[in-house]
Formats: sequence, C-alpha cells, structure tokens
Amino acid sequence: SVTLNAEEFVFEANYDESKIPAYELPDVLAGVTTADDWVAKRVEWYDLLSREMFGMAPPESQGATQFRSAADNTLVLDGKVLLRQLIVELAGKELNLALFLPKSATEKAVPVFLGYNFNGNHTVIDDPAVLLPQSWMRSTSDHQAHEKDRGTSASRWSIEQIVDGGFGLVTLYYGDVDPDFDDGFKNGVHEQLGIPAADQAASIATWAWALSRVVDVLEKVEEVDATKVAVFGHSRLGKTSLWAGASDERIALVISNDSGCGGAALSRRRIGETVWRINDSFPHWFCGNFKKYGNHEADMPFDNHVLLALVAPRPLYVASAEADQWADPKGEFLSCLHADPVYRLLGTEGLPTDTMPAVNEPVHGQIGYHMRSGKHDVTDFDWQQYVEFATRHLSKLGPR
Ligand code: GTR
Repeated sequence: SVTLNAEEFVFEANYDESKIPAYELPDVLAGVTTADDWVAKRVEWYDLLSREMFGMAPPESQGATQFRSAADNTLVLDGKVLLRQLIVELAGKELNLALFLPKSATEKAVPVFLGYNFNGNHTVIDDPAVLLPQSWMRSTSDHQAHEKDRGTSASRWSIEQIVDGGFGLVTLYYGDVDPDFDDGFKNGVHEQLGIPAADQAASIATWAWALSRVVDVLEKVEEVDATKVAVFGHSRLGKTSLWAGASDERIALVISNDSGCGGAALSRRRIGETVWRINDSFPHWFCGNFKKYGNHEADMPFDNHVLLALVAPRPLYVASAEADQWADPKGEFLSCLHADPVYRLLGTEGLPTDTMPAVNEPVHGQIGYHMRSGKHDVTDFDWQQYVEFATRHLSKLGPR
C-alpha cells in the first residue's frame, strides 16, 4: 500500500473544470482490432478490475442458495400487482426478496428489474403485506425497521409504471448481504466468507456477487423470465449494479443511476468525489488494492470507461442528475463515450451522440444516457426511461 504525504490529501472537492489535470485514458481497445480479439481483452480487463478495484468474487462453492416462500402471495397496489416474498439463504444469512409482478406473470414469465433498496423492502411501498425486516437497518436510529417507515422510499420505485410496462420488480435490502459500515468485514456474509484479502471482494463486489446469486434463484422462479433481468442501482448501489453486470453475463441489461465515483464517472477528472475521498469515507466499499490510487489516478491502469465496456454488447443505461455534481455528470457521460468504441466494434449502435445531451433530453442507443434536472435521487422520469429502454432492448431477445 502507498502512504500519502499530508499535503497530497485533497479535502476540498473541486468543481472547476479548468482545474482538472491533463489526463490520458487507457485505451480500452489497445491491441484489439476485431470482435474476436475483444473476448480475451475483456477477460484481461475484468481480471484487472477484479484485483485492483472491486476485489475478486467469493468462490462458487460459497454460493449455494436455497430459497423458500416467506409469506403467501398477495395482491397490492389496488389489486394490480402480485407480491411474492422469498427468503434466500446465502453464506449463513437470509436475504429477503420482494417480487412485485404483473398479474399476468402467473400465465407467462415476465422480464424483471432487479435492484437493491437502501432501507428495507417495507420502504419501497406502503403496504402491510410487505414483511418488516428483522435485519440491522442503516437508516434508523435504533437500527431496526419500523411500521412508520413503510413506503418512505416509494418515490424511488415506480412500481406501477414498471408493472404497467409488463415488467416485474425484484428488490432486496443490501444490508441483508453486508451491512453498510466499516466493521472490518466481520458481519453479514463475511461472518462466513471471512475477511477479504487486498484483492478479494470488498462490500460492493460482495453485494454484486449476491445479486448473481439472486439471479440463480430467479432462474427457478416460474413467474420470472431470468433471461431478461435488468439490474438497476442508485448511487453506491449503481456502482454495484455496474459491477454485477460486468461480472455476470447472464444479466441482460444494466442500469446505473447516479453512480458517480467508483461507478460510471471517470476517475481521472477528479471532480466532486475522488478516489481518495471515497476510499477515506467508505474504506469497505473497494478492495485493499484500490486504495493506492487515491490521489494517484494517473497510475490507474484502467479508468471507469473500462467498467462500462465490460457490459458490452449488452444494453447499458447511465443516468446522471444535474444538481448531483458530486457524482460528476459530465464524467459519467464521457465514460459512456469512451466505452462506445467497444459497443461499436461488437456491432451495436453504441451511444448515439458524441456531445453531452441537454438536461432532460435522454438519448437511447445500445448505450442510453440522460442528465435529469434535480438532485441525487431516483424519480419517475428516470424509471420512465428505464422502462422504455428495457422494453425496446429486452423484447429483441425473444420469448424465453
Ligand atoms: C455518498 C458517496 C457516493 C454515493 C452516495 C450514495 O456519500 O460519496 O459515492 O455512493 O453516498 O450511495 O448515496
């Protein structure tokens, strides 16, 4: 590990484009001329990001999952939506899955959005049918779930819009996998997996790995078409959805909502949140090896466009918010632009623009991008784009 001199620490976030250091991005297609060449190059990049950024996933032997129903199926949202709740056993922990499905799913399996929630399944909709979590809660003062918190995150989950679009929503609380605080990897699935070495999965990669284990389960759930899973995440969970999509090629479509530093944003721009800052605030998110790049972004043998390129040729949507400069919207757009050559090499449309679109003017290619007005959040506008984008791309995959 690298020790930084005190004067190297950057406490004040920079938001001034003119202060961005000159930088050169590693060429994502270095040595690649054909789509066939990309196959090996992709493995190389994936290994590099595994070892140097997120940490390598736990071994397959740790992944055996069993699941069971947690409650009887029921209807919610004025009888419009079928709610199934499952308990998935993973590495000695129980993950609580809530599946919000169009009623038609009992006749024909539906494509789904799969995404973690920040505060428990009971916060995504105000309905007593959703089981109250027993897990350690990040966001309440006594770290327990409460009745009064039902539906408090509902504005971030446009369940009605999702179901009207013919999709299901599968969600779970990320703290069921690994509670989100720096405890030296003692709790959550790490109780069983043990403390990760410097090149092994820290929290983000562990959350991503668990999403894949949920996909294993969804493959056995009749109402879900697991060939059409769109993984979604906001902010730290957007970093997670990107890494899940990079790691698991069964995931058909990937959405990053305001993922910022360590997610879609280019690290070398050093605008808003930086690599040093994120590692300082959240030492458990990235693997030990990533720490050395704090204030040494030029030494990174990759940048975040490579993370996005690992999703290619599968559809990828990156969303930013205008008032979320901490996450560097422009850096998120530029990452898409620099991932685009891989998408094109693989015969897709890529990102259909090379200039940053105006606020609230989404572009939808094989890569989709928008910068919404407003703050760091998930809104109906964001979901409108995701439903439209997923409808267009997943229908091309044909029936299961
Ligand atoms: C912030 C963090 C961001 C982002 C965000 C979130 O505190 O600096 O990287 O992940 O949290 O997850 O809401």
